[in-house]
Amino acid sequence: MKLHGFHRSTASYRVRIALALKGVAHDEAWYVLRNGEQRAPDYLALNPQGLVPALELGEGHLLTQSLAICEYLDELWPEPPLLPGDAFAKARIRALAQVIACDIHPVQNLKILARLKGFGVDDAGVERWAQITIEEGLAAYDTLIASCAGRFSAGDTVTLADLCLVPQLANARRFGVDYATRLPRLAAIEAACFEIEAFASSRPEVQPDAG
Ligand SMILES: N[C@@H](CCC(=O)N[C@@H](CS)C(=O)NCC(=O)O)C(=O)O
Repeated sequence: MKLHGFHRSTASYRVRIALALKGVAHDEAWYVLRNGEQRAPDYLALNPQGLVPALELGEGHLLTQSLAICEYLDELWPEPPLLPGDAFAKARIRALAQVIACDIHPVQNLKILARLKGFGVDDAGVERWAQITIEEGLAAYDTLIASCAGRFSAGDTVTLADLCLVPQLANARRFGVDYATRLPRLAAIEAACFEIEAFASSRPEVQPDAG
């Protein structure tokens, strides 16, 4: 298997954590997003969306979309389960993951911020756009987990929701969003995740391409 990603890509970070949690050996290739390497013809031939991550499986099979990749890994390597519990528990975990992966991250993604700049929004405006998106989204996430959070987002075991939350908190820090003061429950979950080696070793700053 080969993971195509970038150290600061939060979607790649989700997959790194899943691979590490499940102990799946793999190679990696990195693309410097701010240089547009994800839109080079060779990579577009793999993923026409020009986005990372993508996971090459061999025999011509390739998967895109971090949540689909995580669920694929979860089916092949069921321990530890990323979607534990009954149908309701699984759907709730998926919903939490999607709050981040569908409704926060895409709105503050690099190409959207670049497009805003192209429409004449200045740097401060673009940064504020990202901050508001993250602040509102994380506040909603925090309220949503009020009834199910334990040590982690949904109870006392790591789930797919945490694989999305921890990378999104890294982006929150990058954009200067003070979630630790406003949303201490999320900071506590992040701290609990970092006690797990798979999360600690997947942090952007310790990846080989972090330079
Ligand atoms: N929904 C996709 C999102 C992938 C995505 O947006 N990746 C970002 C990095 S986190 C990217 O490649 N951005 C490049 C760009 O915006 O040009 C997933 O979950 O895999």
